[in-house]
Amino acid sequence: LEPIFVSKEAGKKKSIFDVPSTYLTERYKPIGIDIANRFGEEADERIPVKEIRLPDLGPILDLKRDENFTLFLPKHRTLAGRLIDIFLGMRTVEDFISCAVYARDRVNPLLFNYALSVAILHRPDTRNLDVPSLITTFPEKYVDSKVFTKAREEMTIVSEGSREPIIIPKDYTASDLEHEHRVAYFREDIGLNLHHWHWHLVYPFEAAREVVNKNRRGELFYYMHQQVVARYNIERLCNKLNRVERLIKWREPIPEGYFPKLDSIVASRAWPARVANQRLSNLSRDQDQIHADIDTLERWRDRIYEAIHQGFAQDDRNNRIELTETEGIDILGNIVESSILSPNRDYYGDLHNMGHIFLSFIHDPDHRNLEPAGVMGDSATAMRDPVFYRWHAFVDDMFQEHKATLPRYSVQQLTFDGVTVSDVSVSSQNSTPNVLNTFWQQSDVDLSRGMDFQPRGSVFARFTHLQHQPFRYTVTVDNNGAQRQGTCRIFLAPKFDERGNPWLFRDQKGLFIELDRFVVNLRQGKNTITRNSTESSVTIPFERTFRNLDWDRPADQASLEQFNFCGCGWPQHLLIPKGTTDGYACELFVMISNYQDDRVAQDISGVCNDAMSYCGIKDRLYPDRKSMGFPFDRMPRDGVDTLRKFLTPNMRVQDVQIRFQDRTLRPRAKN
Ligand code: CUO
Repeated sequence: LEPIFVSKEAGKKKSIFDVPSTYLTERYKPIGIDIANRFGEEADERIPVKEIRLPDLGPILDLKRDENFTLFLPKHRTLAGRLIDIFLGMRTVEDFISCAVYARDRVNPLLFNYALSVAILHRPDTRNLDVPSLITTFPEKYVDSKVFTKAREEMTIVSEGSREPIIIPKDYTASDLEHEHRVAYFREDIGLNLHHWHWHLVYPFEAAREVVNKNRRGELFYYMHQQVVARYNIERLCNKLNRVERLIKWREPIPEGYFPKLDSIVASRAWPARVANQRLSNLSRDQDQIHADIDTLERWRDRIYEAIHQGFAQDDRNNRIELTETEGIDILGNIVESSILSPNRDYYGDLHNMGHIFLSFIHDPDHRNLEPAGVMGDSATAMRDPVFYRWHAFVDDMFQEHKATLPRYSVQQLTFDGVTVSDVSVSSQNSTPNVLNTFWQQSDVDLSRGMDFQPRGSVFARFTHLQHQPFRYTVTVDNNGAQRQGTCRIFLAPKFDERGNPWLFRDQKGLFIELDRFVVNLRQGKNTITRNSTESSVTIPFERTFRNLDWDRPADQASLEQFNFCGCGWPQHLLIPKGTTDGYACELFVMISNYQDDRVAQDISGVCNDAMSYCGIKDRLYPDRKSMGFPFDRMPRDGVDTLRKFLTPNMRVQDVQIRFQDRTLRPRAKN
């Protein structure tokens, strides 16, 4: 009965929907008036709900309200697709709200939230609405379950002004006996998991075609996840762990376990753990309508590799779909993921999504123990599990196999005639040049929206995450030609491998993580370009990850629009890997390419465009004509075995160190 869209900060304005009596579920019909009176008395505002012809929710209701919703599960995604279509089909916002109100009390809440969020993001008339961050609506997916007991105590016993934040310890899912735990700070980062949830919300793989069919979405699936694996690998190297191994032996035990320590409040169950050395099994879960064999997964894998090596895929009418130099990766992304844009889903299957499913049911493949999916089954939680990265390292390997078949970039393709990058440096306040400084920081998140107790009010969880000192790039560029524009591309990679040896370029190229990409104006002669780390095209600002806006404040209302699509973006606080206390040696790579070759003619003003590298720009083309990951997305030309040999005059490399200090910055302002 609570408003869905109306932001309601506790203690400020309480609003309720006036629900037509025909909307009430059978359970509430006899007591509807009582409930309305009880809540109505407290309300400052009543929002009328238009009575519409009620939609037929049919099979959507098959998923019970207390079950877990698993987006990767075919049955569940079909149900979500149906509800999204119903929401998108509503002619006006009024009808949409009415339909959502009707569905809210009937549909599984996780399914409802997902479908509603996708619909809000994709309806032209709801662009100005906020999609509430999942951390505030379903904090259970991000926060240690112990926190809720404490939060309940704070909320029910302590008055709002006197409440203390609930501290989530940095190490709560495992101990240092488990080596993989050294990178748990990355895997379990709330901002990282929110980014991933948001990415899949913006790029659903199954819904109406016009929703799914976004510019280069298959390629972006490849690129965003490739960067995730690269970033994870660097964190591992900083922590003396080897790069992640591909999960390729699907019948052998998986040594890394994971114990999430999350409780699903919706399902009133703990998220299942994945113990060490479990093996995948064929799945046979009637309730989820999932019957799948590892054999099938292997067949799909082999067919996709065959398409890669042949250079073409086959559509469902046996036509050849060439995997071309520029568009092949986009087609392959849709095949591997898979999305409904796959040219032949019967033949190439649903490899990546089903991998998530096999792994998420590894503990109860035939449902004999009535257990729900593990964290791998949900895009909001999957990145917590070490096996996510093993699976995605395998998925990325398929894409690299395709990339290895493409022509190498020639010196001419890489050069920008007459443009030379003559110097690059990074600086942070009061710090040695070319040193990046990292440390821990604590931040507070308000959990109260996702907790339904009386009395209300804010209750904060305080968690610890990686942070870096803001820094600035200075790039000196000599331009021998007339005034022109370039694209400045900034990447970072480790300087040495696990053994402390310099890299072969073909190995190092897969570890370059993008830090920024932006257009520069070049005057004739010498140019000095400066750019702040906070302006990165990869990230969203810290405040947007952990937003806690006051919707009654005009300044915050004005920023509403940017919070929609814009929830997608790498968290700024994870822009730079952790480094080491001695200083972790990295190479910073800067390239200026010719903007005339990169440019996409379109107006990007006014829309959220500050995290375009991994998320694109809402309702626009991907704003860079180059292949994603350029210039590191292909094998190097003959004779190039080191980064130095790869360089053309418009590129430059600077040695930098990432120095980690084991100190914790306490929260800003509040509390
Ligand atoms: Cu984002 Cu496997 O795709 O999780």
